[in-house]
Order: sequence, then structure tokens, then C-alpha cells
Amino acid sequence: MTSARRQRRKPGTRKTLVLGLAAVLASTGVVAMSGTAHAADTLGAAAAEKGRYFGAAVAANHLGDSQYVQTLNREFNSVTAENEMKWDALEPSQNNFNFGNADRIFNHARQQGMAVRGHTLVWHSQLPGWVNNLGSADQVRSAMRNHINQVMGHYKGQIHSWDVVNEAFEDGNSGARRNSVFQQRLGNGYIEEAFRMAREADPNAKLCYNDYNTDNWSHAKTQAVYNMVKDFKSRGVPIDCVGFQAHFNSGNPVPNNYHTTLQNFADLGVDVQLTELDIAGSGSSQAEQFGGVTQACLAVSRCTGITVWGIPDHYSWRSNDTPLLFDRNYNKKQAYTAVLNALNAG
Ligand code: 9MR
Repeated sequence: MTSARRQRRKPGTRKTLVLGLAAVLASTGVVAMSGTAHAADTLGAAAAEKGRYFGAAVAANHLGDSQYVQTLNREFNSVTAENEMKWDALEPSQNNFNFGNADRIFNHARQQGMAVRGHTLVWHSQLPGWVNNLGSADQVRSAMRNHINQVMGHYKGQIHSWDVVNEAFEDGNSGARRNSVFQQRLGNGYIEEAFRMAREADPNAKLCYNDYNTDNWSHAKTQAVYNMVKDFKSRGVPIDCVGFQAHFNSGNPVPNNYHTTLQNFADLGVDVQLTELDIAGSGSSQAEQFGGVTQACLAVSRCTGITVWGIPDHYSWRSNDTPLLFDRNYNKKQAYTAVLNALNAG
């Protein structure tokens, strides 16, 4: 069994343990006294009971914070490196790879039996200058191929899903591709080229397209990504999943049609995942939104997991918005309870 398979089994294994415990309790009559015997008490265990993972973005420089590590190990069963697997971190100069911080996170996750999501291979941001300076299509193509081969090769068989291409579409109403060096040198075809290269580099990884502001079904960007995935599926371009980053705030609220969006993508024959969930706010209104988003994922059978973009509020990329599930003292917020209850319900 490959280690990746072992990782993917973890949720099932936990489920078996939980169900086994439930059977013991039932045979001793304990269940009759306790209506909550099935309720898991961590996010990871509760998600596993629903056949899903619950992950967090992790930063290598916080792994020395014991409360951070304790919370990570207790609550989560999947990990995404917040910055450490991006192009600028891994290949700061051409063909010189540095996996130090990425491996630190990866090894921690593996030692804890957690799954790992790969983020991200081809993205216009956090891209080292040397890539932007490549002048010809052939140079960009071979740099992209080498990066994908080296990075996916390094973790081959051990990463359950990779964000192959990130944020390739413009915001607003145009539905256009973002004007990155990849788009400029290789044209529209670069996205599909990247997915084909990725499939060759690690045939066991699920290959995802990941983006933000693709939550509202009626938005042009959502439709543009949908049409791309539909086209890929119809032509056999290898794509397995779509990541919805899910960074919500008052200007970008959780839309009423969120379930429709997730279901419509899933109906194309791809998994969907909430990959960077955080919601600005506090108290019960934040909690309600977190609960609603969790329910929206659970209502779509191909929504295979949720990742929150950090653990305590003060380490968030937008800490002023207090957008996470734990406060700065690692207390569980109302939002935490709403997510846990949503996972345990139904
Ligand atoms: O959380 C990340 C932050 O630490 C970095 O400074 C930032 C730089 O671009 O990237 C953040 O993560 C982003 C993710 O990789 C892609 N989607 C948007 C996330 C928030 O900006």
C-alpha cells in the first residue's frame, strides 16, 4: 500500500473505530442513555464520520508554538502548507529546489497520520522573478514542466490533491483569463498543458483547479471556470477536482446559491473541496455563516473536504477580520461549535 493510500484511508479507519465504539455502547445499553454517543468531539473526527477530511493551512514557522501544534494535532486530519509549497519557496532560482520548510510541514502531517493537500504548482503570484523574465513560450513551457515534475515527483504518491493551477481568471465581469506570464507566453492552452504534465508527474494525485470569487453561481468568474471544467471533461483533459477558496467577508458574503454552485460543478464529474475557508466577523453571525458553509459541503456528496486557512485568528493572513475557528488563546469560538455541530448533524 502506498503511503498516500494509507493517508486517504485514515478517515475511514477513524469511522470504523467510532462505529465500533458505538456498537460496544449499544450492546451495553449506554446508547439509550446518551443521544450524543455518535457525536465526535473534534473537527477531523466529525468530518471523518461523514467520509470527509477537515484540514488547516499550516505555516512552518508556527510549528514551534506548542499550543498551535496541540490544536493542529487534535482537531485536523489534513494539512495544506500556507506558503511553503509555492513556486518562490520551492524553486527560488531556476532548477534549484529547496524543500526544507515544505518538508517540515509534510513530515509533521505524515507523522500525525494526516493527509496533505498540495498548494500550488502554477500561479501568477509568489512566482520568482526569473519565471516572469523568461522570454519565449518554449522557455516557460519547459520551466513549468520541470517545476511540476520536480515538485510532484518529490511527494509522489503522498499528496491526496494538488492545486495544479491557481487563480487563472480575472475578477469582475469579463470572465477573461488573468494576464500572467503563463497566459502571455503560452496562451489559453497553458492550463490544460499544466494538468496534462501533472497527471504524468503523479498519476495518483487528484488534480484541482483552485480559485476565489467563484462561489456565486451567477457571477461571470464562476461561469468562466465552470465552462473551462466542462470543456476539460468533455475533451478528456485530466482534471479531478475544483477548489473553492471560500474567503468570505461583507463584500463577498456566502451566497444563497452556494449549494447550487458546488452541486453544478460536482455534476460535471469532479470532486469539489473548500480549500481556504475563512469568514470575517465574530460571534453568532460568523458562526451561522461557518455552519451554513459546512452544511453546503455536506449536502454535496462529491464535496470531499474542507480546509480552513489557518488555526488561531492572530496568525491569519487577515488577522484583523478574526476569520478563523480559534481565538488568539486557542479557545474554540462560536464558529468552531457551529462547524462541529454541522458536521455531527444529520
Ligand atoms: O495566507 C497566505 C499569506 O501568508 C501570503 O502572504 C499570501 C501571499 O500571496 O498568500 C496567502 O495565501 C493565499 C493562497 O495561497 C491563495 N489564495 C489566497 C490566499 C490569501 O491571500
